[in-house]
Amino acid sequence: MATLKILGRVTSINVRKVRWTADLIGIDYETEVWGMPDRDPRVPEFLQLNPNAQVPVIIDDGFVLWESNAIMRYLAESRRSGLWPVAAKERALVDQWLTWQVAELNAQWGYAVYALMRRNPAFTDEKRIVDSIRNWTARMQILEVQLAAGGGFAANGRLSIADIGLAVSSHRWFSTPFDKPDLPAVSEHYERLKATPEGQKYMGGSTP
Ligand SMILES: N[C@@H](CCC(=O)N[C@@H](CS)C(=O)NCC(=O)O)C(=O)O
Repeated sequence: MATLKILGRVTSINVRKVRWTADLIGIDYETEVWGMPDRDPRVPEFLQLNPNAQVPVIIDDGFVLWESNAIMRYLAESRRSGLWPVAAKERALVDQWLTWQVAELNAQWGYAVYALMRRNPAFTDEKRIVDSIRNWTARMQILEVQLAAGGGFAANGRLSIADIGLAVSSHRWFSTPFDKPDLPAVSEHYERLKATPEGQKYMGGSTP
């Protein structure tokens, strides 16, 4: 029996990056579907695991952890994976891009995604859509410069968990319909990761 359980619906990009990391490392795991609309996490059983009522959550031999990037770091560290470097400066650079992905990049797209991809009728304020696209694009341009200078990887010239996190963010970028500037290094990084077996599994289908 697998010691690791990953809780969360696979339609969530945060769940996908955790499962992608586990698959790439070769960890055996079980899954349990949680998250709306499949299974409401706002119930005592789930809130006991994650008071934020969000997925993903892992349970690893009794150890509970939430926050997708923390989970990726933990899986790569506990299984001694090369996806999370040992050398302090190399590790810090991977951490920098992982932190940036969640705190700076992902923080920009909310309004545009709800308005343009999900077509949510509560998100129709044109100014807020324009602002969201402008701020999101500015961050993607930062990523473009980094990938172009960094040999097609987020850090240290080789694949790490930062690339997985950034690839699912790029998936959201390319899946949201609006006029985008040409970002060749971002496109190349996204297509290269998408062509891998894990990329096909988590970004190849019709789920944006
Ligand atoms: N910062 C959190 C964000 C998690 C998050 O936003 N999860 C969403 C899905 S992507 C969620 O659980 N939404 C509620 C639901 O699906 O019921 C992480 O990276 O793990």
